[in-house]
Amino acid sequence: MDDQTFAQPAAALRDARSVVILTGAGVSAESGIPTFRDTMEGLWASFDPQQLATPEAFARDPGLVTRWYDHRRLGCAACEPNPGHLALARMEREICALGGEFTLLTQNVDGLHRRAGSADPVELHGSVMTWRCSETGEAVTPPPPPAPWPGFPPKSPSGAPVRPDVVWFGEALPEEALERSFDALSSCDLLVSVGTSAVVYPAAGFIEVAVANGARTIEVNPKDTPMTPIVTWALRGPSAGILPLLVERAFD
Ligand code: BJW
Repeated sequence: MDDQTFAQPAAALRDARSVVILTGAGVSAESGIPTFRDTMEGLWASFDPQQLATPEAFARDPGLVTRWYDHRRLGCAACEPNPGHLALARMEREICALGGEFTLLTQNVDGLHRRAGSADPVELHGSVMTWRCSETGEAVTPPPPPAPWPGFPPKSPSGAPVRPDVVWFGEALPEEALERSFDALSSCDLLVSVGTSAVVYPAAGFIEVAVANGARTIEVNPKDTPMTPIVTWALRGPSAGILPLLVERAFD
C-alpha cells in the first residue's frame, strides 16, 4: 500500500478531536486467535460458533458450551497483544495528549486491548475471562490459566451451572456499555472500524450512527464488509500491519 493511501486518513486522525474505535475479531487474528466466523479447528471442527454462542445451546448442553468457552479462555490467556492492539493504545495516548476524546468499543471477549495498554475499553460482548452463576449472576472465579475448570459445566456454590460473562445472540448488551457507546458516537468526528465483519447488531449499526452524525470513517480490513459502501476510507490489509502505519503517519 503506497504512502498516498494513508495521507488523508492519517490527517483526519491527527486533526480529530473525538475518536471512536470499533474493533472485532480480526484485530486479534495476528495474535493467533481465530476470528469468530473462521472455520473451527481440531476437536471443534464440526461445530458452528453461531450455534454455540446462544442461550439455547447453553440450556440444551451446558457441558459442551462451557467446555468450548474454557478452551477459548485458555487460548486467549496464552496469546499476546499484536502490533495492531499496541497501535490503538498509542493512538489513545496521542489523542488524549492533544486534549481530544477517545473511546475504544470492542466486540472481542479476549481482553487483549486492556493487556496492550488501552485505558478503558468498552467490552460490548463481555469477557471470556470472567464467569458468573447462570441463575444468580454472581461472579464465580475460574481457575487461573492454564488450568481448566475441573468439570463441565462448572457449578456455582449453589449448584447452578456457571457460564462465561459474554453476550450471546438474543441477549441484551450491558446497559453501561451501550450508554458509553451512544455518548461517544453522538459527538465523534472520526470512527475507525477494525477487523469486524459488520454483520452483528447493534455494534454494526454504530458505523451507520457515526455517519449519520457527520463523522468521517475509516475501515481497516483485508476484505469488504456490508459497511464498506458508506465509509470514507477503506484501508485493505491486516490490522497488525495497517494500524501501526496509520498511527506513525498521523503522529510521528
Ligand atoms: C481481519 C484480519 C486481520 C480477518 N486484520 N481484519 C438488527 C438486524 C438484524 C439482526 C439483529 C438486529 N439487531 C439485533 C439482531 C440480532 C442479533 C444479530 O445481530 N444477528 C445478526 C447475525 C443478523 N444481535 C443480537 O442478538 C444482539 N443482541 C440484541 O440485539 O439484543 C436485543 C435485546 C434487547 C433487550 C433484551 C433482549 C435482547 C447480541 C449480539 C451478541 C453477539 N455475540 C457474539 C458472541 C460473543 C461471545 C463469543 O465470542 O463467543 O459476539 S457473536 C460474534 O459476532 C461475537 C463477535 O463479537 C461478533 C462480531 O463478529 P466479528 O468480531 O465481526 O468477527 P467475524 O469473525 O465475523 O469477522 C472478522 C473480520 O475480521 C472479517 O471481516 C475479516 O475479514 C476480518 N479479518 N483477519 C483485520 N488480520
